[in-house]
Amino acid sequence: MKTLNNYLATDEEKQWILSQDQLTHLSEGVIETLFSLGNGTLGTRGTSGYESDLTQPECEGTYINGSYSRETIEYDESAYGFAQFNNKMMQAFNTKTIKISSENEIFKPYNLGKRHINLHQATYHEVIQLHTDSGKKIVLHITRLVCQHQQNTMINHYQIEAVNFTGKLRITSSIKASDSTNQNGNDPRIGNLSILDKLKCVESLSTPEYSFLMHQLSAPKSLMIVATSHQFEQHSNYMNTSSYSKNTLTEQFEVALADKRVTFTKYSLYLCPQTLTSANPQQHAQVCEQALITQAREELLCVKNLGYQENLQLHQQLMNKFWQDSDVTIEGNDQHQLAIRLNMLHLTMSAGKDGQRNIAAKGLTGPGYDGHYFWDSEIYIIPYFIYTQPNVAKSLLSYRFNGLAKAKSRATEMGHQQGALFPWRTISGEECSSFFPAGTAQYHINAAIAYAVRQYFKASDDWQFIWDEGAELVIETARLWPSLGHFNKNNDNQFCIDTVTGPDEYTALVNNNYYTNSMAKIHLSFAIELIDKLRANDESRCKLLLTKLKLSVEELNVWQEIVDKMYLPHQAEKNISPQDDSFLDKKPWDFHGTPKDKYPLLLNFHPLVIYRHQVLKQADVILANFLQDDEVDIHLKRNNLAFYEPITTHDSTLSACTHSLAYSETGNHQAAFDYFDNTVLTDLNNLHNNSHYGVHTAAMSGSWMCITQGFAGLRIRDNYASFQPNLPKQWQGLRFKLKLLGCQVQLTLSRGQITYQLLSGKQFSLKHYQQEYLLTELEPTLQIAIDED
Ligand code: IFM
Repeated sequence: MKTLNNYLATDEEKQWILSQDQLTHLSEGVIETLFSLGNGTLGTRGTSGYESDLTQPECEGTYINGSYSRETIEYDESAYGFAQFNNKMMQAFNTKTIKISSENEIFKPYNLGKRHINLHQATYHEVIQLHTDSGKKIVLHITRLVCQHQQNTMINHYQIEAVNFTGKLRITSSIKASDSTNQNGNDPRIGNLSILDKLKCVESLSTPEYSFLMHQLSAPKSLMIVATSHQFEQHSNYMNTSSYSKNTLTEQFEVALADKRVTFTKYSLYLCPQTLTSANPQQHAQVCEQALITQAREELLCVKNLGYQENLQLHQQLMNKFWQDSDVTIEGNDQHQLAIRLNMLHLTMSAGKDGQRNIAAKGLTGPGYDGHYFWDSEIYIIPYFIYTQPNVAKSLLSYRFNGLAKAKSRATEMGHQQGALFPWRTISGEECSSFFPAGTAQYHINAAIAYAVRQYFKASDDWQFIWDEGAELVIETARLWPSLGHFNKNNDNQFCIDTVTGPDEYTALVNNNYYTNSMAKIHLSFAIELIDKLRANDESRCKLLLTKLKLSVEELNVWQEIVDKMYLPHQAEKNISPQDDSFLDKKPWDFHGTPKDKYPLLLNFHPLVIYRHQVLKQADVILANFLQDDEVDIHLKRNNLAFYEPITTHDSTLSACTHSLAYSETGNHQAAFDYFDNTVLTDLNNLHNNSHYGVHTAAMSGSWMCITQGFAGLRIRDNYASFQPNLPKQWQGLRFKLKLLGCQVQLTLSRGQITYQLLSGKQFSLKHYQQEYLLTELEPTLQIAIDED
C-alpha cells in the first residue's frame, strides 16, 4: 500500500489528481470549493487540516444535506402568500483542524507544501512543513475522506515526521464552530449559513474514548451532535485539560515520537435528525438527547473499531465501483478529461441517496443559495444519474414525492383547488423564495419534476417506482395547470397561462412563456399516456390509484383539451417562437454599449430595467426546443437558436450547456464544442467568478449531457436508444458507459469509428442514425465506420 510519504503518482494516476499546482490561476476560496469532499449526506470544504494564521480558510464549512435551520423572512412590505420562512442548509462544526506543539512551543507552517485531491479515491491530501521558533522541524501529512460507506462520518488521518529532533509532541484537536461566510450584500447568490445564534449547546463531553458537542437548534426544534474519537498508532496520553468555550471543544494528547513519527486518525461523526420532508412526521419525532448520544457513540466507535486502513478500503471499493460504472474518458484534451471527472465526482458526492434529501445547486461545497434545491435537480442533474446511478435518480425523485403534502398545501395557499405546487427553492419542501417574480412565479418547476419522472421511467422501466410514487407525483403536479391557465376567448379559445416566469430570469411575470406552455403540454400528455399505460399494466390497481387520487374522467378530458389547445407563441414571418406574448415588442438591449464589467447584469441593473429589454440570462425557448425533442421541426429550432443566441448573456451557468446541446442537435459542431468547453470548465476555471461559494452542479451535470446527449446524440425512445454520434474534431477519442433498459452499454468513439458494446443485460436495441441494431449476449459488440467531413 502506498503511503503519502512515498506517494509518486504514475501517469495513469496523474489523470486522477487535481493538485494545487494546477490551480495557480484560482483563489484560495475556489480551491477550497474544488477540494471539497462529500457523500450526499455530509460534505466539507477542502480547507487546511492545520490551524494557523497562514492556513486560515477563506470560507470554512461542513454541511449536512437535508438538515436546515428555519428562519423567518423579514419583509418590510409583505403580501398574502409570500414565502414566510427561509431554510438554511445546516453548517455543522469543524473537526478537521489540529495544532501541534513541543515543550510549549507551537509549530507554525514555513512551507505550505502541496494539497491535492485524488478524484478516483475521493480523498483530500495535504503536506505542510512546520517549525518552532527554536528550530524544530516536522512534516505533517493529512489524508481526509468523507466516507462513502458510512454516511455520517468523516475521517482525517495525520502522519507527523520529525525532521531534526525527537521527544514528545502535544496534539491539540478541536470541534469548533465555523462562522465565516463573507457576505457581499449585493449578490443574491452568495448564501450565508451562519446559524450560530440559533444553536444552544445542551451538552458536551470529553473522554479518552470519545467526545462530543450537542446543540439544540431553535427552528425546527432539533438536535445536532458532532462527536469525535482519536486513534493513535503510538502510545498516547489523553491530557485532562480539555476545555469547552465559545462553541469550541478542545482536547489535548501527548505522544512520544517513535522512530521520529506520530500517526493518528480522527473520526468525526455528525448527526442532525430533523423532521425533514417525510410524509409521516411522526417517524421523525424529536429524538431525545440520550438516544442521540448513544447512537452517535455507537456509530462512531463502530467506524473507529474498523481502523483507518479498513475504512479507507471500504470507501475505495465504493469509489472503484462508481468509476467503473460511470467514468468518461476523453483523448485529446487533458483539461477536459480532468474537468469531467471532477464534475462527475462532485455530483455523486453531493446527491442525497435516501429519498430524504436532494442535491443543492452548489452541492455540498459551499454556502451559495443557502444550500437550496431548485429545478436544476430535475432538468439538469437527474439525467446524469438516470444513466449512471439510476438508484440515485430514483431517490432524488422520491425526495419530491415525500414533499407532496407540502406542495399540495402550497397549491391551496396559492389559490388552486387541486394539485400540488412545488417550491422554487427549498430544503424542507416549503417555498423559500423571497423574490416571487423570479421565484414562485417559475411554475415550470412542476413540469420539470414530471419530465424527470418521464425520463427516468423511459430509461429504467421501473414499474415499482411508478406505481408507488411516480404516477402520483406526475398526476398531482399535472392537476395544477387547468387552474393556472384558461381557455382564452381573445386567443381562439386556446389555453393560455398568464403571469408566470420562465427559466430566463431576465424576463419576469409574462403571459404565455413559450417554455412553460410547452412543458405544461408535455406534462399533461405524459400524465394521460401514463394512466393509459398503468391501466394496461394492471387495470384494477390503476382503478384503485385513480380512486385514491379522486381523478375523474372529466378531469382527464380537460387535460386532453388543454393538450390539444395549448397556445405556443409563434411568429410566422420569421418562423421563430417568441419567448412570451410581449417579448418581441420590447426594446433590444444595448449590448455594444454594455461594458464587460457590467456582467452579470443582475449585479449591475435593477430587475425592472432588465425586464423591459430583449435580453436573456439563460436559455428559455432553446431549452424548451431541446426537451421537446423530435416534436419540433429542426428548422424552427435553428431559427430560434439564431435569434436567441446573440441576445443571451449566459449569466446563468445553466445556459451554456443548453446551447451546446442545441448546437449538437442542429449540426453546428464547432459551436457545440465551444459551449461545452464553457460548461465543463465552469468551476475548474472559475468562469463565472463565483465558484468560491460553491460549485455549479447543474453545469457539472450539463457537461456530461453535452457529451452523451450532445456529441453522441443519445435519446431514449420507447424500448430503444438512439444515437447520432459526432466525435469533436478536437478530440481523438471518447468513451463512456450508460445504464438503460436493464442493460449497461459502452460507447467508444475514435476517429472514423464507433463501437457499441453490451456489457451487461440480455439484449439492447439501438438506432445509429436511421439504422436499427440489436446487441445480444452472443453478439455484444457492434463496430460502425463513421464518415467524417
Ligand atoms: O435554478 C437556477 C436558475 O435557473 C438560475 N439562477 C440560479 C438557480 C440555481 O442554480
